This record gives sequence, C-alpha cells and structure tokens, in this order.
Amino acid sequence: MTALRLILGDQLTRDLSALDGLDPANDIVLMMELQDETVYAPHHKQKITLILSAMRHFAQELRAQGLLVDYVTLDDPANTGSFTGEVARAITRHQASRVIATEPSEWRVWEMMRDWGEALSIDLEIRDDDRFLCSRARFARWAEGRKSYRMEFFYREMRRESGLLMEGDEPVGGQWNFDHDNRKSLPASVTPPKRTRFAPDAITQEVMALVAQRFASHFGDLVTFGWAVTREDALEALDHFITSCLPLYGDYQDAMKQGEAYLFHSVISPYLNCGLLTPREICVAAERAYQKGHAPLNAVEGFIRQILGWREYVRGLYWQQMPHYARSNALEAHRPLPQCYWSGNTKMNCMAQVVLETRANAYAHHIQRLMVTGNFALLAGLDPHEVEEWYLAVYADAYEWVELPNTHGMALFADGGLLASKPYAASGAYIDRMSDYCSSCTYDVRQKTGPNACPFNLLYWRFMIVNEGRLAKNPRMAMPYRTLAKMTQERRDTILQEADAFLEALATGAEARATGQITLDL
Ligand code: FAD
Ligand code: DLZ
Ligand code: SF4
Repeated sequence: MTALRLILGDQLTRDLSALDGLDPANDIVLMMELQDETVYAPHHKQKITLILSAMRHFAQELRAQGLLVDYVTLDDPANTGSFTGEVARAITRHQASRVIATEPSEWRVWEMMRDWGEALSIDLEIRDDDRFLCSRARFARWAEGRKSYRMEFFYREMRRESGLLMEGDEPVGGQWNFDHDNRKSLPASVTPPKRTRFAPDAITQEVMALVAQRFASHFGDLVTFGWAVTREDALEALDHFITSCLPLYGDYQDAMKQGEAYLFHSVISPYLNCGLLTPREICVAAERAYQKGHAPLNAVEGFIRQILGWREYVRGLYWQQMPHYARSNALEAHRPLPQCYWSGNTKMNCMAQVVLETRANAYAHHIQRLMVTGNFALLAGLDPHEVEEWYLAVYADAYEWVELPNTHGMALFADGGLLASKPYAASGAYIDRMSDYCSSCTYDVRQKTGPNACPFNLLYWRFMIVNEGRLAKNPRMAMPYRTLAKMTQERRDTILQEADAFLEALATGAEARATGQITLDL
C-alpha cells in the first residue's frame, strides 16, 4: 500500500503534518516544480529561484534521511505543469492507493485539491497545517459574531494561549503592546548592521540559469540573489537578526532610509512562508533574547506581535473571508496601476527608491509597503486587483493568504474596514518625518499646491474630498475632515485640478523620470 505524501513549495518543513506516520519503506514523498505555480502571478525572478532552489535542497535532505522522494523538475518533458496533472501521473506511476497532503495555504490550490478524491478516484486525506499557531477552526471561533476583526484583541488571546511573554495571566511588563515606544525616525548616528548574504551554491546557480532563461520577462534582478535556501542557512539569518538587529527593532521599525533596505528588520518572511523556519521557534528565540537581557521588551513584544498577532490574524481572516474577500472595492477605486510601479521611473523619490529596492532585493519592509507604495495606491484610487497582483508578484515572501489581507484590507481599505478601523492615508509629512527621501526629491514636501507640490500632499486632500461621503462619519477620520471643513471651495477646486493633472501626467508618462542608480544595501 503506497501512500503519496505531498510537499508543496511552501511546505518545506521536516515535521509537516503530511509526513506524520510516514512508512519509509513504502511511502513516496512527491514534490513538483510546476509551470502553473511559476506563472499564476508574474513572480520576481528571485522569488522563483528561492522556492525552486529551496525545494531541491529540501528533497536532497529528505533523501539523505532515507526517504523515497519523487521530484518532478520544471524541464521534465512529461511534466503537465499543474498540481492536479502531476498528482494524477504520480498515482499511476507508483500505483498509489492514498494521497496524504497538508492543507494548502491558498484558496486557489485548496479549490483544486479538495476535488482530487473524486476526480482522481483516490483515498485523499488533507491534514491541518499545524505550523500555524492558530488553526483555521480556532480563528473561526474567535471571529464568530464579530462585526469587525481587530487584531489587538485576537493577539491578546494568542498571547494567553501560547504563553509567550506572559506572567501567569498577565502580560510581561504589565502591558500588551509597547508601540508608543516604537515609532522613531533613524538618527544619522545610528548605522544598521550589514546582512548575511548566502552565496548561491551549485544547485542555486542551476536554478538561476533556468529562471534567467525561462522567466526572462519577469520583474526583478537576479544577480543580487543572496537568500538562504536551506533551513541551516535560514537559522543563521535568524540568529544574525536576534543578535544584531532585534535590540533596536522596535525603536526603528517604522523608519525608512535611502540606501538602507533592511534597517533592523528580520528579513525572515520568505523563510517563514516557505516553511524553512516556523513561527513558534522564531517567537521563542525572541522571547529568550528578552529573558537573557539581550533585547528590550518594546523590541521583543513588537516583533512577537508581528508574528503571533499579525501573521496569524491575516491568515485567519483570509480563510474566514475567502473567496469573496478579494471581490470587494469599498472605495470604488478603478485607476490602472501606473508604469512606475514596475520601472521606478518617477520624480517621486520615495516611490522610486522603494520600487528600485524591490526590484533589486525582492524585499521592502512593512512601512515602505504600507506607507509609500500602498499609501500612494490608496490615495490615487488604484484598482485593488491590479495593486494586489503587483504585491503578489514582486516580493519573495508573497503568497495570497498573507498578501491579500495586507493589500486589500490594510493598505487599500477595499474591504470597507473589516481589517483596519480607518484607511492608512498619509500626506508627504509622514514620509518626511519617517525617512530621508524628501531631501533628495524633485518635489517639495512643504508645498501643498503649485508646480512643485509633493504629490502625496495633493492626493491626500483629493482622497479626503472624493471619499467624503464614505469616510467623514468615521470617528477616527474626524481630524482630517475638520480641517477639510475649513477649506474654501476655491482651495478644494485647486487641489482637485492639480491632483488630477498629476495623475494624468503619471498615466501618460509625462511625469516619468529615469531614476538611474540606487545605492544597494548589500
Ligand atoms: P519584520 O518587520 O522583521 O517582521 C517579522 C515577521 O512578522 C515577518 O517576517 C512576517 O512574517 C511577520 N509580519 C510582519 N508584519 C506582518 C503583516 N502585516 N502581516 C503578516 N505578517 C507580518 N508579508 C508577507 O509575508 N507576505 C506578503 O506577501 C506581504 N504582503 C504585504 C503587502 C502589503 C501591502 C503590506 C502593507 C504588507 C505586506 N506584508 C506581507 C507584511 C509585511 O510587510 C512583511 O511581512 C514584512 O515586511 C516582511 O519583512 P520582515 O521579515 O523583515 O518583517
Ligand atoms: C510560488 C511557487 C512557485 C513559484 N513554484 C512552485 C512550484 O514549482 N511547485 C510548488 O509546489 N510550489 C510552488 N510555489 C508555491 C505554491 O504556489 C504554493 O505551495 C501554493 O501557493 C500553496 O497554496
Ligand atoms: Fe515622496 Fe513627496 Fe517626499 Fe518626494 S516630497 S519623497 S514625493 S513624500
């Protein structure tokens, strides 16, 4: 009796539930490189390389442990290119009587997988993904009967259940959240540590050649590839973060600096999301750093909240709301995504820096994603679907279950406030406060209107005006709407006219400027 044990590209974890009770003499581990998975979004070249190389290394490790692994490569002429096609072929090839899988992370794959029992006439077992700290069923219980889902309340329950940073029933330090200590800009005297980069080995180099040839038109640079592709190296990256970055993580979590792509962030999301690291071990490592007096509580609590709180919460929300979640467009935003999201060719220095770093690194940190490219998309009324496709493509950590709630809910408010209590809309003043981008920008962040006015200023007030009917009653928007109420009609008209002219110039390419080089944080 042969059972096929499936491991998908984001399930590269040795104690994955699909491997529980595996019979090493009879069961076959099936791993598949698939055309469909490499092109359902136009993934960054580094993202494809990372996943395929990590899959190949993981298969090698399983074989070294004595497991039978059937690994289908992308260039195998018989490869059908889809999960369903390859599982069907493997069932015949191994005369398998059972297929055992761990639930996939995305709705798209779940829809495929749940039909296999009947479609392929096979005994199919789909197990929970117990790498997450909150199961789908647990989240559904928490969400039941709630009109809005606020992360903070969910997070407190997760703290109690996990015991992380707890003293009995009380949070360590007497508070659940230390964010008020965390929103500092980066002083010139503070230099962030350099990152560990992992030189591509022979397997990675082979994948890089394949990707360069097969996905040449995809976004992103490949020569700068330095990601870990094994658990051992991912653990080294984690260790580097805990030792060198975590102590200042909280203080500078929201800061942005030209030429410093990573600051004090962990840069572990691609490893977490493909299974090389698990959320529990990362939280425990951070908690230990606090207990040993190596990192302060504001940093450790802030970091653990991102994983135990936000990451688990968006995954729960995704499964609770799919498939209809992606279809809402509460602010009726329909403008096409401008070309500068791909080229970085814009006079807006903040946008150019974030897009060009994204192209070079397949990474941008949270505030760059939320308050620069996300904020711009929100203010300019870009079509949520086009924006989501961009975020899904350009980051090495992007999978729909985590990308969609962050983009659709957090950045674009397209879910009408299910995730966030108000839109994360900000004018140029916020970007100026948190970064050094404005000092080398063609636009002037202090100007609200006129030929040199910062587009974020124009678009911010345009956003408030065009969404007045939808947002003015939101108590958390009272401040901007009080200011708007004092604005003369003439001022409003000027803002609308200048903002529309800017958007028109952006769409036609008249605003574009070749931005040339950026300083790479290598
Ligand atoms: P750190 O700042 O060091 O945080 C530690 C970890 O916490 C991260 O590795 C991540 O696993 C988790 N985390 C932090 N914030 C979030 C969050 N908001 N949601 C879920 N997990 C979080 N994250 C992804 O993993 N994949 C995505 O596709 C993705 N798309 C995003 C799109 C938008 C528009 C926005 C605003 C955020 C998105 N995020 C996404 C969340 C967040 O920006 C990234 O997790 C983070 O930047 C990864 O970098 P890091 O590992 O250095 O994070
Ligand atoms: C993202 C991705 C890519 C680019 N390629 C593969 C692949 O060739 N084989 C595979 O099993 N998985 C890949 N993945 C990750 C899958 O898209 C991911 O497992 C699903 O999104 C889970 O729902
Ligand atoms: Fe961005 Fe405006 Fe600052 Fe330029 S002036 S970097 S467009 S916020």
